[in-house]
Amino acid sequence: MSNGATNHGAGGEPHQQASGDEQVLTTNHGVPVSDNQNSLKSGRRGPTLLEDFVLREKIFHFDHERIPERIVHARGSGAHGFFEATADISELSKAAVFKKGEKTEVFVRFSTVAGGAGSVDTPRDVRGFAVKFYTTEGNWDLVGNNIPVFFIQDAIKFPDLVHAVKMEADRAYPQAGSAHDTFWDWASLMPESTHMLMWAMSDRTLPRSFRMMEGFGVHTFKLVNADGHASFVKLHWKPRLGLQSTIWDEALKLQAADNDYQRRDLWEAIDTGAFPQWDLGIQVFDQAFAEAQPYDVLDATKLIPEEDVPVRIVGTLTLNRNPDNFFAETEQVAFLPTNIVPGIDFTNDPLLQGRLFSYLDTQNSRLGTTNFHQIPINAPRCPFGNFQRDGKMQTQVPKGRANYEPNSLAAHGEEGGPRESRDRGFRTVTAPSGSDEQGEKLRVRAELFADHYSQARLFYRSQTPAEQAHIASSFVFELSKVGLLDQVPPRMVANLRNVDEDLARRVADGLGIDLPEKAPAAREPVDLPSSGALSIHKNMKETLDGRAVGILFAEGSDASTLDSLVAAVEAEGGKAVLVSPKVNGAPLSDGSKRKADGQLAGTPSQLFDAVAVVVSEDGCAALLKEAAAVQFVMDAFGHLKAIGASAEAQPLLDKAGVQKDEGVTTPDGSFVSAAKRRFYDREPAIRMLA
Ligand code: HDE
Repeated sequence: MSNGATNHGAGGEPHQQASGDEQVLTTNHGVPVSDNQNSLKSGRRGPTLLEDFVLREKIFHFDHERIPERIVHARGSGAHGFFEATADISELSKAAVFKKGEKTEVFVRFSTVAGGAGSVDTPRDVRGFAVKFYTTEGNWDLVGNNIPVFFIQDAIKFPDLVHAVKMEADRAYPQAGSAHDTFWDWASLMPESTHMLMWAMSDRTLPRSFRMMEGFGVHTFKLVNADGHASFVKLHWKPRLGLQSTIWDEALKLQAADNDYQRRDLWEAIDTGAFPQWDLGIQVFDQAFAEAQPYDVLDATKLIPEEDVPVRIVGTLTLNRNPDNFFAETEQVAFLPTNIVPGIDFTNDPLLQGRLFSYLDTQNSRLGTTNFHQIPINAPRCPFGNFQRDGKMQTQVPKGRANYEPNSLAAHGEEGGPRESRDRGFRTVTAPSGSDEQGEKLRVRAELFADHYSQARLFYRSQTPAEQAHIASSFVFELSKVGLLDQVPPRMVANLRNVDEDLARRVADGLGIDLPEKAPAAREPVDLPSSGALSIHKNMKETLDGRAVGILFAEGSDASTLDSLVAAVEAEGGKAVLVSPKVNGAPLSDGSKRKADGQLAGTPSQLFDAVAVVVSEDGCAALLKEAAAVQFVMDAFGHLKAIGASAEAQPLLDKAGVQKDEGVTTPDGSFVSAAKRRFYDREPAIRMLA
């Protein structure tokens, strides 16, 4: 504050004043504020006065701080970064973003779909993976998911899908989960959703971290080269850290341990310089290939197996800066599938076509103005201008009279404004070879869209046995939560019989119902060769990079074992997190003291990829009386993690029911290598999977 006046708080105590050269607190209209603690009253104990514009402006603004949350993908986490094109694909696309060596600024937002903005990070749910590229030729938004297919084939079904999956209309629960009546009622009546359901019931919807999941553009798009030649393309993001998912029990417990598990993981990784990276891959094909497939490439419930069209890497995405302000950036960012640039184009995928309308429309209701593109996070980084004018929250101040076109103002020495460019401007490609079929106006779907099961079967049969067991168990779990609608679980199992008889039997068994009649298929499914790319387990990386190791210690723990373990974990790129009953740590064997990073009761083992227990005999005896310590070890074992324990810790392991296997080691080098993986083979012995 520049004046030296004394302010008095409620208790009459003087508040600390800012020194003379600090910025003065003002109203939104620039008037310096003398007292930010007390409203203006008539007399010491009298009513507050309406003329108190400082109070009214502050409360007025606060009252309007929230904006409508996104109807889907409300909970999200964002980050800044850049995309670097690493391959020359000028024969395919003229887009500036793909020019080899070009670095393009990006903003990325990851999200869950069904939950509200304040919901948790780890429900079983699809994750959004939306990337805004601020290219030199305008913004390109690749608004994708972490699953390459979708629930529906036509945009007209989207409101039904979303209504069914979100909390039920009368009771407003459950939040952020599909395990309830209305979702499965709808899904069991929509055979086209079956392929996506297979993915949704797999561990793909339980990613360990945003940094360890793939991203997909889902739809078929077009790449267009300088000669106007178009190719079809599917877009993939491949995480440098490999794929890693949690398991269901772990995800449930993560919700309790940390609502913000994935948001925190992303923030901390970037904050500590462990910048997440993905490679962008393309699958390119032509009309002849499209016509030869047993599915329609315009159908968003189908993927193109990587074995048929290999993924070619064309660039790398690096996230290297956290947002400065969550609301201004992550909340206000507006992704639009209509944001494409010269060199990229849409196809007639009827789901994509519907999205082209939806996103522009939703931004107007969410951000309240057609000028949302002027908000810094949405504004192109390249020059932009046209003759669109005015509207709510207009921040640009165009000069002169040129707000129409054509005009000849320049001939008179006035500013005439921008003009269209035939050569630089975006041009929609004419159909590459008859794919954009036109004809009568019909409310129909193309014939091959009717095959709802072949790729669902492909997905299921491409999984490892452990992954198949997780899928079957997820169906059982979710359908067991269908409370009132008895007809739904058998109807779903009837659909699953078209996918795989064994899967259907396992789900029926798990639910304790008779195997229902097979549902009639609109088109008989066919067997396709299996695809390793669809499995998480076949695409994991044995690494500590990006992984966290929890090390439980207590009073009397051996100092050198503890220190060398921390060093070994860190040497492999892992994060070592010390956990102890007291956050201030405990004196070790040599009398020295280590501070803990987390207090045991608030730092359960589900937060880690592997755990070690380094304790003395006495320390272990004390921990035996602490349920959180027993749970720490029991959950690590149940979540199929490596456990490195000193001999003195054996009583704790015994109490936690840990059985010796290759994942249970001493807390040394053997643990560090075990910590790079999970022990899925352990599961059948400890969990009743379907
Ligand atoms: Fe979205 N979707 N969507 N969606 N979607 C939205 O747009 C919509 C679909 C996706 O981080 C909304 O700005 C329709 C597929 C992501 O801000 C809304 C249809 C895919 C995000 C909308 C789909 C997505 C959204 C809500 C069927 C994967 C979050 C707020 C035709 C390829 C973006 C908003 C962010 C958000 C509509 C289907 C991905 C309402 C009508 C398929 C990642 O406009």
